[in-house]
Amino acid sequence: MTSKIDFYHAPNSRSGGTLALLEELGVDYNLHLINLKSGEQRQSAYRHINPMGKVPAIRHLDTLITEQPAVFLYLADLFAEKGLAPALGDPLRGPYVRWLVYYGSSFEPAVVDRSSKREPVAPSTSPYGTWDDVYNTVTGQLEKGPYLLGERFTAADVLWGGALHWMALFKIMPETPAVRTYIDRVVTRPAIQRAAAKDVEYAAQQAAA
Ligand SMILES: N[C@@H](CCC(=O)N[C@@H](CS)C(=O)NCC(=O)O)C(=O)O
Repeated sequence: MTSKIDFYHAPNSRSGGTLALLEELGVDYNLHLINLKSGEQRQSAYRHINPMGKVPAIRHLDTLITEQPAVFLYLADLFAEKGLAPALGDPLRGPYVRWLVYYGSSFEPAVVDRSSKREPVAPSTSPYGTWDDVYNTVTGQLEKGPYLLGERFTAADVLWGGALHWMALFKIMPETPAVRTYIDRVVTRPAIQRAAAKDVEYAAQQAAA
């Protein structure tokens, strides 16, 4: 039996994606709510868990896993029987890892640079090249649909669907019809809806504390 993971989560934050993934996986875990508004993430108790003072973080078998793509890869492989991660040797494994890692190493930095109106560095020294390349690469892939890897829904869609949903809401990522259709397809899944309802409850709990 897999030993239970500890999940460090803050409502209405990036860790909502991990909350959604855990709901999709349908597994049991120990939840630790972190109050970002009160600055709990910067206090020594939490720094002791994650020196970066960020969520999401998970602990499993006495080790720490942070960074959304790493957390997603880890959890989907840990619960491989749930079918959200193409296995090693499956031709979809490469694209699966690629899209998860691309999210953290190229897409998010590009979105943050663009929405903060940072002066772009030369494409040859930027970790992602240009915004247009990043944007066209993702939207081009989503045109093919229905999911990032085609017909197969994976943990990568939980990360991307949820993130694009927030980015569209805050209008920091221009929407195309294919992006909208993809977001709707992912966020209307029953597990993702359940995770969203839990997050509302967690936010209310923190507000009332
Ligand atoms: N690179 C990290 C980013 C995590 C991150 O920035 N989390 C935000 C939540 S939206 C956070 O913890 N912010 C709290 C703070 O920095 O004070 C990842 O992908 O997991």
